Amino acid sequence: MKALILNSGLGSRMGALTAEQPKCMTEIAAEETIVSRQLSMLAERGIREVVMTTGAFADVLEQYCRSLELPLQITFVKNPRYAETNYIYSIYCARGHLLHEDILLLHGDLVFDPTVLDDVLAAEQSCMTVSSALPLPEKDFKAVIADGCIQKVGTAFFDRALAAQPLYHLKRTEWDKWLAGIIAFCESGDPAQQKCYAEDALNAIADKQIMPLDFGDRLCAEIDNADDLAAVSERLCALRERTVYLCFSTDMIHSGHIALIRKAKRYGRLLIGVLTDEAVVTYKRFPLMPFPERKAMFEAIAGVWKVTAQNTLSYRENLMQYRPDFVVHGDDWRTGIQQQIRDEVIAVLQSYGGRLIETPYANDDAYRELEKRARAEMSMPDFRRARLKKAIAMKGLVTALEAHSGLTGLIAEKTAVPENSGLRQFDAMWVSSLCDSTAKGKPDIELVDMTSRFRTIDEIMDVTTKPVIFDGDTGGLTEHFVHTVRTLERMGVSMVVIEDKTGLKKNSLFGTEAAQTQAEIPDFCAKIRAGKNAQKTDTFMICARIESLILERGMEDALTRAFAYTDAGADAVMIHSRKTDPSEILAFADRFRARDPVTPLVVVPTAFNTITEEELKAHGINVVIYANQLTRSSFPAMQKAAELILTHHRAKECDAVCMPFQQIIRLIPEDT
Ligand code: SPV
Ligand code: MG
Repeated sequence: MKALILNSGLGSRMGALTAEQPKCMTEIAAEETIVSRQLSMLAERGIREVVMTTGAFADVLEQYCRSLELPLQITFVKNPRYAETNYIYSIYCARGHLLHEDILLLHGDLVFDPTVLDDVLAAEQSCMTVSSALPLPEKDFKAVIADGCIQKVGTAFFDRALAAQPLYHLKRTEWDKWLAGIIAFCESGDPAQQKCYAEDALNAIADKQIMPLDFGDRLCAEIDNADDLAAVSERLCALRERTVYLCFSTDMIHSGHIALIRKAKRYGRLLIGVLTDEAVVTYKRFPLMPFPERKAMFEAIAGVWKVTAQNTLSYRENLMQYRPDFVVHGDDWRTGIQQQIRDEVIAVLQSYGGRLIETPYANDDAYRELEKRARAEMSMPDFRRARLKKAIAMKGLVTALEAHSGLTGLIAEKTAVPENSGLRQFDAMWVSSLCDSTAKGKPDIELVDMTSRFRTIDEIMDVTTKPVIFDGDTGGLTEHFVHTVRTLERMGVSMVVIEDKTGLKKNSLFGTEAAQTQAEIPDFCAKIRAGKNAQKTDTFMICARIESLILERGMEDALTRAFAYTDAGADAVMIHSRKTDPSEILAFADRFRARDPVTPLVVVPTAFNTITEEELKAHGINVVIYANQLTRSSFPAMQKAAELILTHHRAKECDAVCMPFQQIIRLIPEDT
């Protein structure tokens, strides 16, 4: 599209202001003239070619436009008869540059709100700006509208007319018709037809399709005299005071963000809402940079007026507090998980007269590459290990799902359900001794050795990024445990849980049905101490698991052990129970918290499965482990499939309980 700006007029009503320069060079704000504002707005919107007609002071204007150094190719066409003709003749002079193009036509003395220009450029049909909010002007342009189309434009029409401004978007077919009319007028030999409005030629076209584009009460005005200038300058001051709100969750700024920020700045002062870490994790991956660093990053961007925290995915709180005039967002949120948030933003903006501006979303290759690098970074041992502590501190309560293979790891990593306009997902993975052993067809008695358990961790870590909590059984001999700690820490495991049993360990869910020996407190404390001394970083955690309730040794024993273990350096305490009633777990939590408000408490609600995470959190629990549900749900499904094949002597009946093979081959993307 080419822009055609008409600047041949004398502007004599401006008095001294046009004595030495054309009207369009009149200053309307500090370091801004009518023409500099128009040209930079066009350049910002990607228009590259401009045809500008000139008349008096053509050289001054040409030199000035070039001095602006905008990325525009401007063709200046001087109307040699500017004093005795009108702009119809200027367009005629420029006709060679204007054939067969979509044209944005504007008079050189027009000043408008950037959103008006956006609407005009976005119009899918030819249009002219009109206002249904302004009174009909006595002398200026009015457009007669019938059947939704503009029929005539001129100063003398009042019937069925709206105030109109000479800012047009003309699609090629409409423009070709109008230009042909202009040429016919100018070549008619009648001097009156070279002196009239170009719109007279437009009015003569019977089959034109030009829609009215209503700018309402937004700024779109010509400056004809000193009063106009004062009024427009005042409105521009008010425009500059407008606030534009943008929300960011990102920890890496890429060209798409810069483009969005640049675009947003056109509409007013930039207020950026940075999503808090808590809000980011409910929506996408764990942030690489914590909130204060992300906030500082946006504060350092030139032209940003203010940066504030956005505590939730919902914009409501900040919109109500700051009442920005605009919210700018990529158009990617029209569908999917963010759609609800968008609907709410529109409703809140409407409630006080704000406006949403959407721009095409730039999910380009460079961005995908950055995201890939971020995910790779998150899977690195140091980052992954540190994430569990951070998540506990950030969320108060984290959840972990059992994983015993790459596939179950992927389920723990990627499963998400929509909730409150966000996504709910697991925070971590539990590498269970029970499920790791079961997957290998072995009993859960520390028979699967550490080397094999490490292989399981490795398989899981290979395809995931979330933190890993490792079920370390009894931890083995203290002399062995110190090596286990070092290996786990180096691998990027966040926490090892060791239980206070000794001798042949059996799964706790057997309770007292299996003979089990609880470790002596001093021995177990020594093991904890040795492990803590062995670790190299401060992000690795050793969790002491108390079996007193499982072994029916009583609450006092459980509490005595808990405090002894934390005194020995345990970073967390797991209290276990096989009762379906959670009251003993809650009683323990309440009494533990009365003395120790900080050490994280971990539970495995396999038996007491009716209690919700919210209730557990209310009693000071910090980590909830869903320890075996993937194994327990997949085993009957697999057994059923095997039985169906045996029963029917073929696989057809079994297909009903199977994932389609078209899906299984695509289940794991090549780039996990
Ligand atoms: C495991 O998952 O292996 C556990 C938890 O240790 S439980 O099975 O409940 O003992
Ligand atoms: Mg276990």
